[in-house]
Amino acid sequence: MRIPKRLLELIDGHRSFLVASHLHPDGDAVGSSLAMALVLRALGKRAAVFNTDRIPPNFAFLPGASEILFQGPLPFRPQVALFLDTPSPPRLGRALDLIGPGTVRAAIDHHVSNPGYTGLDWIDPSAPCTAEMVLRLGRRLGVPLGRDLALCVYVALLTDMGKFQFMVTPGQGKKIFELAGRLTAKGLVPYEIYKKVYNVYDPSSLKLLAAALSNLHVTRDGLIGYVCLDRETTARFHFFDDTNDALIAQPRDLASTRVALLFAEHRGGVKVSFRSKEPDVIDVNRIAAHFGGGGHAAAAGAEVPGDLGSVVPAVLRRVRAAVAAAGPRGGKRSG
Ligand SMILES: [Mn+2]
Repeated sequence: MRIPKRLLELIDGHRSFLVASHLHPDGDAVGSSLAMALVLRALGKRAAVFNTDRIPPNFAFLPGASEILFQGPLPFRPQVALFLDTPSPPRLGRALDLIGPGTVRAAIDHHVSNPGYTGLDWIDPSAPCTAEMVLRLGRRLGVPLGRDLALCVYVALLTDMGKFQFMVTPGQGKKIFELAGRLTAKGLVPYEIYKKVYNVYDPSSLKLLAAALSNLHVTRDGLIGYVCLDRETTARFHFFDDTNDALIAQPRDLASTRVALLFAEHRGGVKVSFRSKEPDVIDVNRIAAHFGGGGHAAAAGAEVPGDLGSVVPAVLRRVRAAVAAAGPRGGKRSG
């Protein structure tokens, strides 16, 4: 989807902006927010970046990260609030409490599950990450691509594309590697960034991984692999949402599986993460949506009330049905 003219006019016509993203921010939430702030400031505008939750320490090296606000009041009253990478208002957390009814709202997002909730929603599910949309917006507004902007977008792209694994068509591979090439040409060293983003284990997170491996289950047909972490384990080893990727990679990397799941008793219920290895025929966004969550066809999540005993069988039933409906593996697309 092209950039809405109204969004360009909105940015042109205002001077002060709040940039906010989703709870438990990931690389794209942080990267797109900081990229947006860079674009706005390059245009001579005021921008404050807010998140309800602290950003994970592995994203603290991003330019501007130390200025992200976690509580109000804001240093100025924003005329416009831009919501990035956030598919629904509850995921914004306390950001909505910081703005008045007079603040104009707009959303920029690539989640296919985003129904549009601001009245000015630019949603492009073909975008690899929200930060890539911000980059396009910046270019359209005449902001040159500098090293800081490139770094924010690169980290968002790297993390949302699962270390450049999640390009599912030849066209997408070409597009994304070309983008990564344009970004790294600004003086980025991919290995240095990889180390900062991914060399983050401490002994407790490796013990969590060990707990995940010893609680790995595979359905009898081998097609669904899942990890179950009970409340005691998530508390003892400091489970937090960003550890999902490493944990769900274990069942996902089994040769036999078509869908991988992670169930973690956490906060009031069970955090469920979904990964589809064939997103064109098994769309886990639709399954997550049934449980009040969402995301993308290849990767989605939901917070489901209940405990492992009730949530695991309910989710497995839905996933089994989706796998059965997909037909035999490789039926539609190969390679
Ligand atoms: Mn994203």
